[in-house]
Amino acid sequence: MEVPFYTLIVASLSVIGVSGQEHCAKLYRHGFSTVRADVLFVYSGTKVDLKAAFNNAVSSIKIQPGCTLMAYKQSNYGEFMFKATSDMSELDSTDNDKISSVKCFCECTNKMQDSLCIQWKNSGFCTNAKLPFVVPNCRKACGFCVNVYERIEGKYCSAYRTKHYGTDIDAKLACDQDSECHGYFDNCGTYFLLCDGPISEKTHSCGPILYRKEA
Ligand SMILES: [Ca+2]
Repeated sequence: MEVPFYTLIVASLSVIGVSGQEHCAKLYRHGFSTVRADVLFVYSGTKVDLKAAFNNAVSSIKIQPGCTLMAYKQSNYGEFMFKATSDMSELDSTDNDKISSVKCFCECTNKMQDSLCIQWKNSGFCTNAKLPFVVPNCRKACGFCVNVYERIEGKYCSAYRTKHYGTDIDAKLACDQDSECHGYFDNCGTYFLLCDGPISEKTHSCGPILYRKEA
């Protein structure tokens, strides 16, 4: 059966926003709904303090494949509630109507072969309304990442800043927003630190993971 054209348009708009950024998640005031006033789009690599109608009102969440949403009970990302990587159709009573801020980011990788993704991008498929599956499978090639980070196991940067970040998302968002930040690292499972200045890679046996921002 052929899917009507307008359905494909709607499906595609849910992937790519008017700003050209990719959607990371959709927050619903009630159940899953197509009523525009009841849906809030959250873009990849952003954090949002919920306002007015959405503050303490979110009841369902849709997450784009490969994306992660973190929910907080207080505004300004206070009191972490949960991390979601798949849809939640009805939040339970512990979380329903309790979220006041969120952070969201999508893995910045090509799930398909790099060469195929680049070919698709060059053919205009990343923005083709009839091909909504292209972006989630080719995020890096399609250019919908805020920044691309190369993951390097076992390494860290010798010069780093003192502030500790509790999660990968917090460190990435901070580094994304700072043009002087060239990367960050997972300090052997304890916390994350931003690299200071140009990265000088070092190895450590405890198993750090360096995320180097690509130029
Ligand atoms: Ca609600």
